[in-house]
Amino acid sequence: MFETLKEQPADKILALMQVYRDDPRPEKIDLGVGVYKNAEGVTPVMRAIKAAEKQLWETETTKSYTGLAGDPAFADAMIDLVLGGSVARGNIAAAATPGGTGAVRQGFDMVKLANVGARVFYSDPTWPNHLSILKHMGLEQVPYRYFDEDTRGVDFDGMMADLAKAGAGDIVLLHGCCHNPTGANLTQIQWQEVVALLQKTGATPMIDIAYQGFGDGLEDDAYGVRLVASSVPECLIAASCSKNFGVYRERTGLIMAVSADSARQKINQGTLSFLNRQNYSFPPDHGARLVTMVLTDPALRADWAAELEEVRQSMLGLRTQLASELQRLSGSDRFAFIGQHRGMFSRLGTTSDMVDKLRDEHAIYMVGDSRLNIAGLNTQTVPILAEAIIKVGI
Ligand code: PLP
Ligand code: TYF
Repeated sequence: MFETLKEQPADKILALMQVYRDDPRPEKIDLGVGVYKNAEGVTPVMRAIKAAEKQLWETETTKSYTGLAGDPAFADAMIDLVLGGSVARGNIAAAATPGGTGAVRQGFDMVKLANVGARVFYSDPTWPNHLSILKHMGLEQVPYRYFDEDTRGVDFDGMMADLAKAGAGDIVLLHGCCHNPTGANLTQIQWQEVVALLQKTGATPMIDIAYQGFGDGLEDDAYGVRLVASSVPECLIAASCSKNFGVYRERTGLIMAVSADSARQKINQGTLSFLNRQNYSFPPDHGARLVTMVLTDPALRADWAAELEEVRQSMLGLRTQLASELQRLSGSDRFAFIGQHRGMFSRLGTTSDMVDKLRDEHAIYMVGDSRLNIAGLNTQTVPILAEAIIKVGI
């Protein structure tokens, strides 16, 4: 029967990882996949996670099943981290998921169950997996303008004009912070305008937050998601712990459904548990348990927040260094946007030919849409990248 299957499109980001690995040039620089790397090029296990892991090994007495929605303590801790008391706990349904991708998938599944005809408005561009999952599920996708190719900032007028066309029964998919792949983000005032528009149109927001703490700090990065969740009657939030807790392979995430009252919350909670059961029964627990331990132990939490802040500052430092190096070499401000972008990524806004040239002639790897992972750099490689960017003529 499987002769009916056709080859599926590969994940371009993951395919690039393999090409990088196979490149024998010792000077090669990997700015592809969105994984944090320190100055030594290592993706470390965070100190607090390591400590929690040790403690867990010593104290864990069973690995029996949790609940279909995972351990409620994980949901409580993550809801507090992401929403920070902006919404009454009794109005939030939540389920642990395998990573942020699992949360996105379960969120879309809930949308499909509620309204199979929902249109999902997505930022153009967005994380490719959003579109891949939506296509696979047969949900209609509608792009909204987001990236201004000239300023490399947000095309806010275009975005608002396009989002005005979303109505009740539609989903507006937003990145909570640190937009992937562009690095261009909404200001707080712009979030307020988006919220006012959502209130007017009645479209339902779904926020994907995968980099809380990587942009302007844990609290500032949650501004948009908290404002939205406290201002509209319903929304979905998909949170990932992969980056900000460094637990990528543990597959740790949470889908939240915010509603206006506790009766609706009960149905939503049942729905999320039901959807987990249809797809994999119980969600993974190890990463979720570590995250819960870190968030609920004051000493571990303080150490985690301190290390996360070091990570954020190191990326900001690299941004500033790259922007000023490019200013020096180009004699212009046209790369200043790199210092203004936030999170792991910046989209250079150049052609795929230029991206190929950087790879072929300089062994510098970035995603074909000219997205570079800032964390793939260090203070020594920033000048090498800057020189290569100018040399190829970007
Ligand atoms: N959403 C966005 C925008 C992402 O960039 C990512 C990738 O890290 C995710 C969700 C989910 O990541 P994960 O499934 O590894 O938690
Ligand atoms: O965009 C990125 O690079 C990260 C990591 O299928 C990632 O979000 C990339 C591809 C993928 C899952 C995660």
